[in-house]
Amino acid sequence: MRRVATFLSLGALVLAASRGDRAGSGATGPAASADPAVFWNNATVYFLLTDRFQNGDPGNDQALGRARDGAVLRSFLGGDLAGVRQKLEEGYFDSLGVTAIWLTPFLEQIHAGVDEGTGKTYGFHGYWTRDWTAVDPALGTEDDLRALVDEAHRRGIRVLMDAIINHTGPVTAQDPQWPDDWVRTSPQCHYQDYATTVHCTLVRNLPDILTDRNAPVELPAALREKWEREGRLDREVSELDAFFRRTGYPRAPRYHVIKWLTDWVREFGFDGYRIDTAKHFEESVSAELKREASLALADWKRANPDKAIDTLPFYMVGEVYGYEPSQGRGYNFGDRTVDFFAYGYDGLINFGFKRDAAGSLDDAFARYAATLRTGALRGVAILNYLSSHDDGSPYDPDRTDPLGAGTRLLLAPGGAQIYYGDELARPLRIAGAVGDANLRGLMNWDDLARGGATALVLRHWRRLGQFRRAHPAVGAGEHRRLQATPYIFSRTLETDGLVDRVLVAMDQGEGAKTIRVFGVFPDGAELTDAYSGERGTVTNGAISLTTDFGLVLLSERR
Ligand SMILES: [Ca+2]
Ligand SMILES: [Ca+2]
Repeated sequence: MRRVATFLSLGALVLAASRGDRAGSGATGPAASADPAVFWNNATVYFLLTDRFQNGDPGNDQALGRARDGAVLRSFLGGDLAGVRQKLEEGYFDSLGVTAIWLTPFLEQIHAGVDEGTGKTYGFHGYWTRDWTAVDPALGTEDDLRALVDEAHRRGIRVLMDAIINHTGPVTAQDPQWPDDWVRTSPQCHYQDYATTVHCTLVRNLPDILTDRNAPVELPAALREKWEREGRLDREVSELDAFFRRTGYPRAPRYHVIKWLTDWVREFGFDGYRIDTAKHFEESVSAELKREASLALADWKRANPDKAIDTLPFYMVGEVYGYEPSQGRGYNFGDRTVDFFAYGYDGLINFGFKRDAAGSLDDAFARYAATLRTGALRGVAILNYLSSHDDGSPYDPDRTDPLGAGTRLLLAPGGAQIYYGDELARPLRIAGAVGDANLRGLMNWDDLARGGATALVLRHWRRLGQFRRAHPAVGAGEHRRLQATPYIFSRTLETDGLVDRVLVAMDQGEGAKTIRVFGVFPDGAELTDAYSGERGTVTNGAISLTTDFGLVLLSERR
């Protein structure tokens, strides 16, 4: 029940800004906007793999008798929900300017391990659901989950649930296949067109839920028996009855899953979903899921007015693999183009960012800002990333320039997804690991504890993250290049009576420097450099500062 650092919460920032107080580390700003697209395009989303982040409770490490007999980095390794809460309480996410945490799925996973060709693997990643109504005991309990979400909300940090409706977990000797009227087990997808992307199994032995069927189905016997053993069969069945009575939906597979997924929103107050494998089931199903999830969050907010951060509606960001903003609103399956934003998605993950970030920075910044503000993506959001849990070609896989990476990601228009450890240059190549296991190492807290270079990397990401959180113009403002070399640009956001202006100067020399402000700020304006904490006054169209850094993040002192 600690309330430390509540001054960093969004609600408090709005108050602080209206009172003219300073907030953050030398940065001042108007903070949150009530416009969802502005909020999510300026969001900093911290994506973490719960099993690999922090072990807060060694007591659950051996849950379900799962052994650590998987291939390298392919067993459950102890991280849990209590560990995430621990880092919340330490203020780790506040210090990075994080506005939302995206957790890998926490639902009960298949119990055994399987080999997909990369060695024996357990469901430590969370994408192999066995029971949509239970927390995996290796990650903790419902109480752990509630404590995590509540602690995040107390700090003004939203929590996104990673939602899967496309498939069950793989079948093993311990994990029976769902009945044939629930799933298909063939053909395997070969991604040539819509049908071979949607009505098929993503990989071998990953049963695909029959999301296109409306015929009523019975609960799988294995699930009934499990719930019976757990003493909650009657409750689960009567809840399902009530759901189908209320909605009038047929008792088809997808509506069961929609009921189960939205229960977590209604009971715990998740602020949004990150939708897994969004292009592998019918887009109309996404719209149905969004509708029920929005009702669920509204119910939770009504029941928990003291816990709700604000009135921002339920948010849904999709993993449409291969989507990038240059495609506009249409994703092309080959034989069909789908506008996912018309089916409940407020945002899509940007799979082109890592490439764009390696090219001309101003080209990418200008193009993104224009698309989001006045172009095809006006009113919706994108989520940029440099590395992720399953992108085998991350930006800078050897972590040769973790400072430059942070600058590119956190100053880009659009939402920023920090993948756990981006901010600590966590290694993405690990001896003995095969395939995506390389991307899923244990969080390198040890490197941080040793200080040195890792601590300096984190310091850089923290300064940028706090600047971003304090200034919605960074992610959602109009972009103007003011000077090519050394690079100077401004971002300006004017909306709902909110005016936010920032000016960023890169590649400056260390020590004394004079930076032209190109009329972004008038003579006499008092500016703060959020990177160094130094202050100065605009004189003859320029500001003189002495700082130890090449990066300058200017905004007006209020
Ligand atoms: Ca643990
Ligand atoms: Ca499918």
